[in-house]
Amino acid sequence: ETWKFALEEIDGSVQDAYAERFKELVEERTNGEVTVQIYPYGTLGTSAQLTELVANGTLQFANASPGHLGSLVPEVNVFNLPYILSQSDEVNKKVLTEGETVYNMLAPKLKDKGLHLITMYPEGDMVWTTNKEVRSPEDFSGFKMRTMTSPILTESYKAMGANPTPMPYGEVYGALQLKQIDGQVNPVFAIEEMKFYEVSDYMIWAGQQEFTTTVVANQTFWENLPEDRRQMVDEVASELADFIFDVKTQYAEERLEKIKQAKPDMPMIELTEEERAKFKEAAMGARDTFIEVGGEDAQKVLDALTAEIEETEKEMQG
Ligand code: 6CS
Repeated sequence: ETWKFALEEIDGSVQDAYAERFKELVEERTNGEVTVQIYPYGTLGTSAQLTELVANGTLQFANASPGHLGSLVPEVNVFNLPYILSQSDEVNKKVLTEGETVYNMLAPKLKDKGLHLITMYPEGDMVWTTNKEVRSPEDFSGFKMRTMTSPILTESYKAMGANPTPMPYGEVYGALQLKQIDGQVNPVFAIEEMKFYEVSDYMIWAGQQEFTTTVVANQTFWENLPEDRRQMVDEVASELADFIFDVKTQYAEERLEKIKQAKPDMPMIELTEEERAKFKEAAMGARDTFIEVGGEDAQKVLDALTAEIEETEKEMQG
């Protein structure tokens, strides 16, 4: 039996590290009865297409990041709201990998679309790469910012003053090179491995969002799996929570060093608390849009996530 697992990222990425380890553990624990075949980004299509392939059962597993999945599952857009997550990595890890909002409120929404939610994990703090110094929402005026394709993400960048330009991951390098866009936003490891830094002039830390992803399985495949196999997959997923957290932390550091070596003169700007506050305030409008578009359930998810983050922060800090 072969389980096909598609990634939204290339070899050497955070998603790849996860899938490789998942493959090892699953094959070991099924005594080789199951083979996991990994399809890195570029082999099967865009993120939206991969999600479609899992939903229709062509694939058994795939990563489906809220940045794209929000087009299909409106409530998932909660993770596309800027400054929604905690500034504490540990808090985010807990909320994403075992939180009630994700597993009790969002998972059923994915199920409605034929997707079983296996897990969620963080991939790293997102950084802007731009062709100009952006320190305020005013600096974003007329600025074409590439975003992932979820509608609330484009709303968020509009709210922060930019002209959002959604497009698939595979088109970003070319669009930067041809100056069809002025910037893009992604975690550092991705900026390095996709070579976005080569065609950008600045890297800007706005503290605005952690990149998050989900691992999903085809719902019918999941329901038809024997109980012990389902349990095995769940165990593997909970074991991988710490593993992938360490990977993303390590990749963020290592890849930043690589970028610095390759392009030592590139300005790396960390926005001050005051500068960040302006973006945060501007971005709040996107929360209203999220609720307008997503309705009552979106409101519930937003309230639950916000409350859960606050509680987890209190718990962990004292
Ligand atoms: O920007 C994107 O579209 C993509 N970025 C990452 C880091 N992973 C997958 C996603 O599709």
